[in-house]
Amino acid sequence: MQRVRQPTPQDFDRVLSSMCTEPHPRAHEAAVEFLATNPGDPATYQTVADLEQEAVDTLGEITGLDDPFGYVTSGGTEANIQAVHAARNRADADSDAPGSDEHNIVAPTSVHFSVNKAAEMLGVELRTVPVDDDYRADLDAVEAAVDDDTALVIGVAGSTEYGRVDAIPAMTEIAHDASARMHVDASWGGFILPFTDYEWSFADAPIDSMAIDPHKFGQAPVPAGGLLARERATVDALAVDTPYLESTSQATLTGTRSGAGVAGAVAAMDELWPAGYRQQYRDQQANAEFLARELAVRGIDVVEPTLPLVTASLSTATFEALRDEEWRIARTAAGELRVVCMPHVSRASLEAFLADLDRVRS
Ligand code: 0PR
Repeated sequence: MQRVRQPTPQDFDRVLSSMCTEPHPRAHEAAVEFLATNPGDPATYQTVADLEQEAVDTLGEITGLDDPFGYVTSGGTEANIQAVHAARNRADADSDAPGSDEHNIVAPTSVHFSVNKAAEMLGVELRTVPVDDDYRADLDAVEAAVDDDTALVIGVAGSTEYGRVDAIPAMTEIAHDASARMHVDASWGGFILPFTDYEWSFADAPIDSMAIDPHKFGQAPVPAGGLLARERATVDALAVDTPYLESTSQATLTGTRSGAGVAGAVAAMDELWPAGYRQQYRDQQANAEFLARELAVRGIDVVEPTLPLVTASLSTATFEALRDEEWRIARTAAGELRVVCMPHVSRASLEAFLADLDRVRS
């Protein structure tokens, strides 16, 4: 009998660039059990539909929302697209002449590229505004960019490149003063920000929606993102009729979805919220500060890691030499080294990385 080669996934040992991580073992098990279920058809697959409600409720608890609406998305991209989608539809419904308005959304240049995808697909204008010296949305620029046609302002709570948190309460005020809605992208930061002093959540400001991904710091297997909304109307604004299914409407972007993501997210949050996530935040923040210090003593310019993400200036030659040593590292748009201290990143692996750095530089 011919043997089929079964590839094994690469391990995470040298992965310093990723916002994904090894799932918690219990989450892994739960995901495997639910591989064949489809929360896209909740009336048929009721167990996973109930689990999805549990996931949304726990995400609400993490983000300071007592009565959350939303669903488990395929990731931060879908959550951001649907936030823009809902805001556009709601702005349209609010207007005097539905269907005839041009809508815009306002976000800092630090926003994830999923928002560009959203704007393009949904036919809204994306107005990007600059960030300040600390890589946070420039509030004067946000204020200047919003107008009567602004459907949504987006703030980032844990930015992809520098791990920065925008001034969410101030941005929310600007948005609401302009009769726009406010979305926070906490896809990466959402599971660690509860243990910081940042103001980022539904409890800190009257924000309307949020993206928060269990498959990043939540230690759930892919695919598990989260879209949360304060009002039912936000999710209703996404719903289409599905007359031939057992359930008669659907608010998700995808149709068939993976029950694995939902079950994995619930299991991970059951295991880790809040104590496990708190410990993880502390460990990885300490790792980021360690790496930043060690790079600085080597004369390398480092951006202060205010969350567990380190960026530093490194020559292309050094960067490439480290890639040749199998380190999976990435760069910011400005060309800096970017290391994301996710739960799989150990102090020992950072020490090995520094040893290789010293060797390739000498
Ligand atoms: N919002 C923020 C703030 C993000 O950082 C990301 C992804 C998203 C939204 C989109 O999330 P999904 O990718 O789940 O749809 N940020 C990572 C990035 O673009 C995604 C990633 C993850 C890339 C793992 C590489 C990787 O190995 O860098």
